[in-house]
This record gives sequence, C-alpha cells and structure tokens, in this order.
Amino acid sequence: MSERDFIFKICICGDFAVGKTSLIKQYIEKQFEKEYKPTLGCDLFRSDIDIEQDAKKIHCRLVFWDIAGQEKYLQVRPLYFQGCRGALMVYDTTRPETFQNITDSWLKDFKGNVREDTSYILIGNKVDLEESRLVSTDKGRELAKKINATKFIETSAKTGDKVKEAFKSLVIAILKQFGEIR
Ligand code: G3D
Ligand code: MG
Repeated sequence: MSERDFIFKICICGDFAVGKTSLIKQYIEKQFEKEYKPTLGCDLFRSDIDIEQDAKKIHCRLVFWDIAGQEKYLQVRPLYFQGCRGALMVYDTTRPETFQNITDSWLKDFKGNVREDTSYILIGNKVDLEESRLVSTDKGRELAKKINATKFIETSAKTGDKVKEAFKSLVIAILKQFGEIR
C-alpha cells in the first residue's frame, strides 16, 4: 500500500454564533490542540485523518482556521483565506440571515481570495433545534446546487449528528481535486 502525506488548511466560514467553533470541537473531540493567534484573530486547531482508498493510504493533517469574534470585519478575510485548501460554509438553520450571508458575504469573499478549484461544502447547523427551524432542508439543498458546493449536509454540533461525515467528505473532495483519489 502506498502512503502519502498532506497538510491542508481548512477555513470554517459563517456568521457569529452559527456554531463554527462547536463543530470543530465536536469533530476533534478531546484530542484537540488549540493555539490562539491574536494577530490573526483566529484560533488554529489541528487534527489528523487517514483516508484509505484505491489501495492507497493517505495521511492528512488538517489545520482548521477558526475566525474568532472577527466575523464581521471584511478586511481580515484575505489573510484568513490565504492558502486555504477547503472550506465549510456554515449557517444556522434557525437564523435565515446567516443563510443569506453565505451568498451575500462569505462565498463572495472566499471566491475572491482562493484558487478557483478550492472545494467547499455547505453546512446547515443546529438541526437539533427542530422547533425553531426557519431554513428548510430544501432551501439548503437548493443553495448548495446554486453555488456549486461539493456537498450539502445538515448537522448538529450539539448532538454530533453528521459532524464527522461533513469533515470527512470535505477531505475527500480536496483529495479528489488534487487527483489523489477518484
Ligand atoms: P461560532 O464559533 O460560529 O461563533 P459557537 O459559534 O460554536 O461559539 O456557537 C454559538 C452558540 O451556539 C453556542 O451557545 C453553542 O453552544 C451553540 N451551538 C452551536 N452549535 C449548536 C447546535 O448544533 N445546536 C445547538 N442547540 N446549539 C449549538 P452558547 O450558549 O454557548 O453561546
Ligand atoms: Mg467561534
């Protein structure tokens, strides 16, 4: 079996309080290492994942860039996105304005600052709050199609529902983009 190593910078995008930090923590569980970069206004988290496919074992180190409290400052975003290989675009299914801001703000900035072929998936978070839901699954799916997201997944960072799947599918999309797997 052949082995390859990669390091990917992953950006977690979305308005304040959509659940970006909670998603990362839920994914990484207890083994997370956090490093705050005050000059960047970002927390960095690290996590490793092995993808086995086509008789290949691909070892990926993921470095998550979590924008911390500076979500609304557009001028910090070019630095935030520099060198980004993949992104999660996260909205809160109970707050339609966060859904709107994916297209009005986050995606626009992302596209303007990363290579054209950079993968991203759309995440509708907080599905455990079903009684407060204001953005339907159909609307999410429709948006993912419109913006050409690799995938659309609804998650709960609280219960952990679909969180692992979301991160893994992003890594697979990046590896496909790199031609490492089919
Ligand atoms: P952010 O990093 O995008 O700013 P956070 O968002 O991860 O800090 O989450 C913001 C608040 O939403 C937190 O509540 C967090 O616990 C909550 N939250 C995040 N994801 C979910 C989810 O899937 N379901 C529910 N019910 N709540 C979620 P507090 O009260 O700590 O501010
Ligand atoms: Mg946060």
